[in-house]
Amino acid sequence: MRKFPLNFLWGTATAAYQIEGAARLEGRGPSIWDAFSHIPGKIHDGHTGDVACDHYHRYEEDIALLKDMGVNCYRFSISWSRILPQGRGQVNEKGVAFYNKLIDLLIENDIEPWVTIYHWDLPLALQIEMDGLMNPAIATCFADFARICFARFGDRIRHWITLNEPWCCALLGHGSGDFAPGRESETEPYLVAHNLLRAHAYMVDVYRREFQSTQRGVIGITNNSNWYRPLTDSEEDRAASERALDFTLGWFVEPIYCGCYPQTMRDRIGSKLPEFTEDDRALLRGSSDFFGLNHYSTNLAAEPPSSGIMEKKARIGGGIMGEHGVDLTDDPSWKQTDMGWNIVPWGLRELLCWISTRYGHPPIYVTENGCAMPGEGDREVALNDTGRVEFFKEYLGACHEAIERGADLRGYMSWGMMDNFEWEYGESKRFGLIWVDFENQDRYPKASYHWYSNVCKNNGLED
Ligand code: PNW
Repeated sequence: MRKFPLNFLWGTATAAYQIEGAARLEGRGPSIWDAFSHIPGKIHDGHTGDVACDHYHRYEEDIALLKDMGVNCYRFSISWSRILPQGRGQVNEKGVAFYNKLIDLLIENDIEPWVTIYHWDLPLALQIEMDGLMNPAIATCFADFARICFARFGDRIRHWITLNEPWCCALLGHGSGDFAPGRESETEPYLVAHNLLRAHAYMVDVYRREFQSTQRGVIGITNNSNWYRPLTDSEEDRAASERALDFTLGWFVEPIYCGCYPQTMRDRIGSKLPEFTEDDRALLRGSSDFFGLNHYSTNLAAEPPSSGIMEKKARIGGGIMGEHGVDLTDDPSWKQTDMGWNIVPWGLRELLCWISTRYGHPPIYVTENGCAMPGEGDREVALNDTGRVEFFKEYLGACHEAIERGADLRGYMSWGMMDNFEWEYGESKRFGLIWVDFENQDRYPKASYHWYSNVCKNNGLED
């Protein structure tokens, strides 16, 4: 048995728009994802999150499933437009009541709630009235929303995550246009990223000044990153792999740990990259009590051919704008998930060790890791998901090795708890430990649910 440290947190994660449904019920206002998912052609087969897993009505059943799974924490996000239907102003008490019930029931079941304040579902009113994440004033809207969350829920919350994967909002929301609000631009991603970093810093500032001393929780941010392995041992390829990390992870992490964007980004992007004011810099530095990491895959990174022409398709890599100047490829021997993402367990080990060394051994939580597997539209196939069991076994083995090598990894949350609305893929990509019948929202635990349950209960991996 490979045991994990005492008090290791074992959990699973979800996001409001992906599971809640009840999109127009009990006072919830629309978000940019409601608007986007209803535009024909944006989402696979025209799916939307209108109903999703209907978690809003089935949260009791879902918490019972979490309890049986044996997790000691559960990460979910709060739908901003359920709390503030117009994004600001009047609070919707029914929305507050829903999260109160959810949080209380989790705690009654000895499951620690981990709350993500923003998992991409910006209130539509803020998009229309002020151009959403493009407006620098949005940072104050985030802070005001966060203050309401702390005031209403913070007496029971010990772990807050300000933002989930700002990289996705910037590049997929405003670069490629694959995500809401569907903007395609070569300049907007840098402005959006900048505003989100400021929003993060403002939220943390509110928590620390107004709540932390009485509520005694911690607050941080979750970023996503692949690992990038140099294609060859050459100095150029090694520099390219570092650059890929800078453009994915460093973009959002260096400002928090060092107060400014990575040098490689400043060199290559020049004046398109905004600069922080001294005040913002001061708020950003040290603004994450822990390092939240979502990790899904690994690529090979190389210095591009001298022509400088690169494919922009590798969007999960160091950006889609090509400015990183990295050629990203896959090793043909790597197996892939149903998303076409490479399964490379040691990549997580390398990434955890790299983060640990580079940022001074922060406490790290893997707040998402998981896979969609092919054929799972068929329930029989999905319930016997040996591929996913293998995936988790190997990625958790990699976590264990990273801990042995000195990384201060304190928790692991699988993505996701159950099949859900998988953004532009709708219901067609299934990441869950639990299979969901989207006709009637019935739940069926997969083999991986039972396997993961053993890991949680043993606090370790059986050999
Ligand atoms: C994460 N990429 O999204 C999100 O936090 C989840 O909401 C999502 O369901 C999960 O991963 C699985 O996709 C990502 O293209 C979406 O690089 C896209 C990318 C990365 C993460």
